[in-house]
Amino acid sequence: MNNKEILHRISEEIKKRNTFLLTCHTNIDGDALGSLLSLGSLLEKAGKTVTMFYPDPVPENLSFLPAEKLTGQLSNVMYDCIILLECVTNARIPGKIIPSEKASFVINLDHHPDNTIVSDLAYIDSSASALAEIVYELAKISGLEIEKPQADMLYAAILSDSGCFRHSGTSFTTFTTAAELLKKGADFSFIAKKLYFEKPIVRVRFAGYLMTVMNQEMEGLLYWFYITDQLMKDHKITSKYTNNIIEDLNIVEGCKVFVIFNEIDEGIKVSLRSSDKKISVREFAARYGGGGHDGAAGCTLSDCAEEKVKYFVDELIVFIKEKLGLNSLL
Ligand SMILES: [Mn+2]
Repeated sequence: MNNKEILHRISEEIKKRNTFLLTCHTNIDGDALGSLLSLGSLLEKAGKTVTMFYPDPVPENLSFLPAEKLTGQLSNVMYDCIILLECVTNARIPGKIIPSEKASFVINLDHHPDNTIVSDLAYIDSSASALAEIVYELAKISGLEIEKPQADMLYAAILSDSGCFRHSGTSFTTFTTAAELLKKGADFSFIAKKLYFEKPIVRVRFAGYLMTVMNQEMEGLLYWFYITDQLMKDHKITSKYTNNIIEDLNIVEGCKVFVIFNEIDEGIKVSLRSSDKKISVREFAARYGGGGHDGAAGCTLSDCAEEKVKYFVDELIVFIKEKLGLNSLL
């Protein structure tokens, strides 16, 4: 089956079924949330019974999307179908749910090339800049009518994952999909403002502080920062306000790789960005059990220790040198 046939098969399987459980990856982002809410609402409009499951708080910067539709608790009921939206690995399915125990049919949609989830039908297209491009295509194939609310959700998802149409995954299809969504009423100006150009003062001040103290390596090819719990307390800021703060900081001229280490309950969450095609941060994150895209990836270090961070940075420097073919002078 080629990709297009798979999407048609998925559309047919959805039509046959009535009750749906939808969920997306932990550490929810704009693409995951926008894709989840839009697909959920499209299925509801088609007369399906839909539960959208996500048990953790939604980051403050995404609160303009109707996240109140999400439910954090599941009963023991068995669904006709579960749709996993860019969950990537079993470990990133929220609430430790096992898909086959929740539904008799499992559909797996993703644009991460390293998706390893076992399902009845999977559509993985790493050429899509956002999962929302795939949801849009599926809606079109299925004859599900996108109206302004879904257009807003899908546009927000695309704008999030494409980094305002500037990440390398952005394609002709990204723009044509966005244009179709504008035609359906997406409020592009409001969404851009909410996602990128309007932030709570507590976050603006914190980002400003980080900019003054972030670590520079390799004469400015690499920048990194370690955000400890204590630092957050000192600045009276909570994780609700620091989601994706790497995007606020990763604006230094000449910087090729930017890394933020964040203390979380499970250890240290690492977010990586690369602006150089030769340096795949996905490849590097995979050494630590993580994944993502070549230009944006993440992983988790198992316990909080300054030495772990230092070791990670040292390894990353060697990796960058290798990829850029630099001699040991840097
Ligand atoms: Mn995505």
